[in-house]
Amino acid sequence: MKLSALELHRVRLPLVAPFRTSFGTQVTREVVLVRVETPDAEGWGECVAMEEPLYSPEYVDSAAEVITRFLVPRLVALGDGLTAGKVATALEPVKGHPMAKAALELALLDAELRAAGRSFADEIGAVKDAVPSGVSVGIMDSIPQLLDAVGQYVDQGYVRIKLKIEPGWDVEPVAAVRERFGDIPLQVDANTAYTLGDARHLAKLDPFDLLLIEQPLPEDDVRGHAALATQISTPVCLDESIVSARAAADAIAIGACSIVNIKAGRVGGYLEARRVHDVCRANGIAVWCGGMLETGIGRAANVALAALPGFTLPGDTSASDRYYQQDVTAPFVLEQGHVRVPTGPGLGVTVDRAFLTEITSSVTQVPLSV
Ligand code: OSB
Ligand code: MG
Repeated sequence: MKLSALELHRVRLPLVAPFRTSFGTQVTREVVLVRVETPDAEGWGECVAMEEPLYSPEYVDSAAEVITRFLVPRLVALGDGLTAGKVATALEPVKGHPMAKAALELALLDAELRAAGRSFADEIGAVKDAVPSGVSVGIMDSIPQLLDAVGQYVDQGYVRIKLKIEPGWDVEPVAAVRERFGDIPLQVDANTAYTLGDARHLAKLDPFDLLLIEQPLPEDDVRGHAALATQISTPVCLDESIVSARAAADAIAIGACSIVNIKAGRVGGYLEARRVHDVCRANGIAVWCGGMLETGIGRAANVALAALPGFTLPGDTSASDRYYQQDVTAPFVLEQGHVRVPTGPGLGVTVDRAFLTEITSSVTQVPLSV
């Protein structure tokens, strides 16, 4: 495929409500969108890096920089032989920056599939028309405020609630949600906020019959998660630690997790994400689709990924209005607790250019000369 243009759109979307995690509070979503143009089609990709390097080392500005200086030249060097399938290998010499790489791969997949009239969902191997949706609920100032928020999501039909936790906000909110909402599917996410020394404290979550505890320990403490898994009855799920299909295989082999959260950005792209899925499935490990507060572009891809057969738990694939009053595509809506998988060519969504312009702070043309 020949690249005629590659643009970075820097966008700022206000969240409908602040989203607080153990690593900080998001009030707006700053995001880099990639737009590619080929003679046959355009394609969009979303970089899920956050504004600050608090979830992982990447951040919005670092992604824009690495895409421009180090990644795009390597794609341009492939000439007309460039295909989406070659992106990961071509970018492998550049260490790290999986979210920046994933955004490029996604834009090229979208363009390639649009040109071929095929859907991303079919390409990735989706086997469902709609996927069950969970919702990730941030840390709140008080328990009543949390119960209020959870109540609204339950009323809207979300089939699973995930509570963000941190030391000082864990057993009490979980107990309160269990008491108020009974046996709804419930899980927690610590975003690395604990250490193995907290094992006895985390065991206090055991009586609440949670689906899982996500990434309680630091991302490089895989062995710690294996040790923790023997000390608590809540199943351990990894997010930050799973940076590739190989990392998933290793974590599974040492008993560090019995469930895996898959995020394409964290593993360098949707094609690697599918390999993580395949490794987990072969090992009998359940997976679910994580989220990074995506716009409709990244959400379209996530929802398709979540339709693969190994995704047996509801994902953080919430409806657009859980995040944004208006999205850059037509909104994803909740229908009986599910979100529909797009079926049109490519990602199957259309970018609302007028709205995009309203929320765009800059558009940069990345040079395509070798
Ligand atoms: O750890 O899953 C996480 C959001 C930003 C960064 C990390 C995480 C999250 C979420 C929200 O939990 C998931 C979503 O609904 O997009
Ligand atoms: Mg997480």
